[in-house]
Amino acid sequence: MFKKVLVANRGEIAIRAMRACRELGVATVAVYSEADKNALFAMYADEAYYIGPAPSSQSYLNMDRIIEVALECGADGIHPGYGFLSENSVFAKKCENAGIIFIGPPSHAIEQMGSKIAARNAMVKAGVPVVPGTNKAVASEEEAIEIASSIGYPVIIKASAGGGGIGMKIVHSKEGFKNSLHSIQSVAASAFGDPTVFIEKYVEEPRHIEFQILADKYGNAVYAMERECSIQRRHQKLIEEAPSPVMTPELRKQMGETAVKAAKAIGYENAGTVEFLYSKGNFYFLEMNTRLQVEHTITEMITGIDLAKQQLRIACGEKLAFKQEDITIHGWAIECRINAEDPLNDFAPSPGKIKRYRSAGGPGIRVDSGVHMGYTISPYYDSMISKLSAWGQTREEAIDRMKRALYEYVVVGVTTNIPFHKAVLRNPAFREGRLTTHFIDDHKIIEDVKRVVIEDSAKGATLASALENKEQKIAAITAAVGSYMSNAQKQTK
Ligand code: MV4
Repeated sequence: MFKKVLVANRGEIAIRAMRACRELGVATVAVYSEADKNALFAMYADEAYYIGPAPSSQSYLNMDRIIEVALECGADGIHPGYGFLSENSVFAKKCENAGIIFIGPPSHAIEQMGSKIAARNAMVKAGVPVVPGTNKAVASEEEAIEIASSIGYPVIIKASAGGGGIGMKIVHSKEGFKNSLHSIQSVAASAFGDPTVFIEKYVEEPRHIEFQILADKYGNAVYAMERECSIQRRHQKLIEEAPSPVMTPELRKQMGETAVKAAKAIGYENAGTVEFLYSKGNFYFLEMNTRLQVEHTITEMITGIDLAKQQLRIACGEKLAFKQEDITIHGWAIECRINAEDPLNDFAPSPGKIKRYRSAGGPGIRVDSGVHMGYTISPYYDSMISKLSAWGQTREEAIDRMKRALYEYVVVGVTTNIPFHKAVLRNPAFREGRLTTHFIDDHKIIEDVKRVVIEDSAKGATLASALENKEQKIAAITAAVGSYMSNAQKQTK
């Protein structure tokens, strides 16, 4: 096992990685920016080092500075978390060269999955189903039109170096290629430094289903079941669940074994996720995420596997201690990403100071968070307050527990998306498991968010008056429904 691990990340995921270290008796090192001087994750670590100004380009993305700190303090491993340097093959290589173990896949696997064309071709070769499309870069409009007419409209233009939704365009007819090919090429060039684009058949109203995999250094690989991540907005996932409501044991075995095949085909090691589009009984490889994901918590809840600890074990050369048949699903889990953003203002970030805070608890609830009362959410990074996960024996129980936890959650001082989550969770289609990537628009969720906010503000007014009285304050925070408290307070003054 490692002696000391540096976590090259911030917020809740830095704490998540350090929790795994602590349980394994591994010393922890945090690195923090100017904006994170007083952040919880930096205090949680055994040692913490300042690495630079708030902009991530000068801190959390500063590869050489981070490796320098690791070498100086004698860390033998670096955990990259998600985002930042986690899927940067150059960073993984630099760690390898510095004699520090990068707690993630080998750099070549990151690189291969980073190029969507290379990934597609590797998958075709391995017998993994992909959406019909091109196996090489598409350069001209004429070429694009020819390919599109052979696979049929609608098609989607994608940046090969893209992912996560930037640099894509749906094209419905020949005329649609006018300008759009070139515009995607230039977006790709400026966003990813690579103008290469390719074309795929556009799958309409798909579900997003991803398989968690674990692979050790000895060719053993397993799938830790699936997550459904269809509730998203502009490629920002908001609610995920495990397992997927559409899954059958047969389909799970087929998709899971396909995910393992995909991982083995590229010599993958460590934890990773194979994303699929699912539509009308068919599934297609979309991309592979070569990191621990935000939503890993729900997989942990239904399988009992500690994915962050598995990452550490695999990275330092341990064999997987379990086989595919040892992994079973117990119950159902849902995650809501609690963000400081305003769902009624196009989800605009709402950074600022959290004046009052009480997270949910009780049976089946897990909260992963890097914030606390008095903490200021910085405009420099993402606006996540916490990941609220609920487990139940059945999907219904998980939903009911999540609703109860959202009722308990109090955040005062910043606007949160808690009303959005309440609106989705009470939606009949959600309860029936009828999900697609267009769910939020199709079910006019924002209209219901408005109703939730009005309902909550009535309860919030009661809380606001209690907050005037010092003695009642703590109890009030504890008992309250508070997602829109800051507004309620303003109204009563
Ligand atoms: C697609 C697709 C339909 N057909 N590819 C979105 C982000 C990037 N990972 C790929 N994405 C998509 N690729 C084909 N051939 C639809 C999407 C897509 C999507 C995928 C997963 C989750 C949410 C999504 C929302 C819109 C579009």
